[in-house]
Amino acid sequence: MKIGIVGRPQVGKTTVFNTLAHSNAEIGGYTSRGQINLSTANVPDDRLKPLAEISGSEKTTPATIDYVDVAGVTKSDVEQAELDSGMLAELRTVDALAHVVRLFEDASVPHVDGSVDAERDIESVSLEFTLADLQIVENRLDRLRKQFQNQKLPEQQNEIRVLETCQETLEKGEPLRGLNLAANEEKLIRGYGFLTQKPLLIVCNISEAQLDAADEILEHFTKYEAEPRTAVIVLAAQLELELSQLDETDTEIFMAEMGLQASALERFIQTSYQLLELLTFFTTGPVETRAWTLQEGQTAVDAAGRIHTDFANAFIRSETLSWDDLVACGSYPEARSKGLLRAEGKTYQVQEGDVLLILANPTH
Ligand SMILES: Nc1nc2c(ncn2[C@@H]2O[C@H](COP(=O)(O)OP(=O)(O)OP(=O)(O)O)[C@@H](O)[C@H]2O)c(=O)[nH]1
Ligand SMILES: [Mg+2]
Repeated sequence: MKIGIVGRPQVGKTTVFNTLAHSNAEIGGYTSRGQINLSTANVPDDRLKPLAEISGSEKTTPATIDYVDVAGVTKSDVEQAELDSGMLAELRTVDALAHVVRLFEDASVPHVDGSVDAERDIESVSLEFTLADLQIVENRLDRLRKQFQNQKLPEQQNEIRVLETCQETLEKGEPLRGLNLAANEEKLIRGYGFLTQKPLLIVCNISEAQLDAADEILEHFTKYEAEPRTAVIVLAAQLELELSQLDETDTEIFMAEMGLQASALERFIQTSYQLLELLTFFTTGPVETRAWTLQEGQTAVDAAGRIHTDFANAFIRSETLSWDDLVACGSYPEARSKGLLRAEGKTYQVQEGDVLLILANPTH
């Protein structure tokens, strides 16, 4: 999974990026245009260790998330498309956008628009992305119409039709994520990586002083969750960054003092998983215990394919049980004797927390 961190200039994007990715990218001075910070971070999961103990695994491997941090989105981005095409192109490859909006007041950090107004920022970035998508739609439509004006190839006609729907939607100022496209229609435009089609996580960046009001702020901004595939979280990025640099015991003491429950990192990941409809499954054995990510609704064969492409083709069955059952039993033989280990076939839909042992045909 890859998440792009976007927002207006100087709102705390790189601060959020450093917190999430335990990274050290430069904060403060404007992230220069064209600069792209990339990092991969582990997804913390308390379920890995008990599994590794049961299997006596030599190592544990968590799932990972890739983060991308780019320069602030400004009003010039579409007009100066060439300058920012690298940034936009990078963003087109992500699975979801985390839009950082500034709520913290700090006179030493001027806002490019002269005042702190998170809703205005949400609207202006959304407008920029709408225009960027519209530009691609129009260019592509022009080209398709010229190329196929005398031919009636069904594939191209379909693409023209879907792009016209996109154009109408964008011209109304609406994002594409609200469009209810059929799977085959969605496939036709997937390659464009439209920004307004991507799931959106709005990250409200508050100051330490605003922590007491965090619930009210969240409640206020949850109105954006009425939009399809949009979620909102509130976090104090600068404080979280300081927290992420402490060791574990200090973090716990500090969080208790601040009345923080889960770290921003955990909430961010949880919300992203929900937004992207992702689940975690595990594999475990003497060599390695590992967490993997899968889309809700995907099957045991898809899970096999995540582990190894050949595995999907050679799939026979999956010996399956839930993490809860395995850990409660303490061993595979115990779980088997209790009848908790199930043989599942190709079409089995993997569930959150499943532990899978994939049996594959060695001669395949
Ligand atoms: N007071 C306060 N300052 C913050 C907070 N988050 C970020 N800042 C400050 O705001 C400034 C900009 O932070 P960055 O993380 O570099 O912001 P950015 O959005 O990446 O900026 P650009 O990449 O230049 O668009 C820095 O001086 C940060 O220390 C916060 O929660 N509270
Ligand atoms: Mg930055």
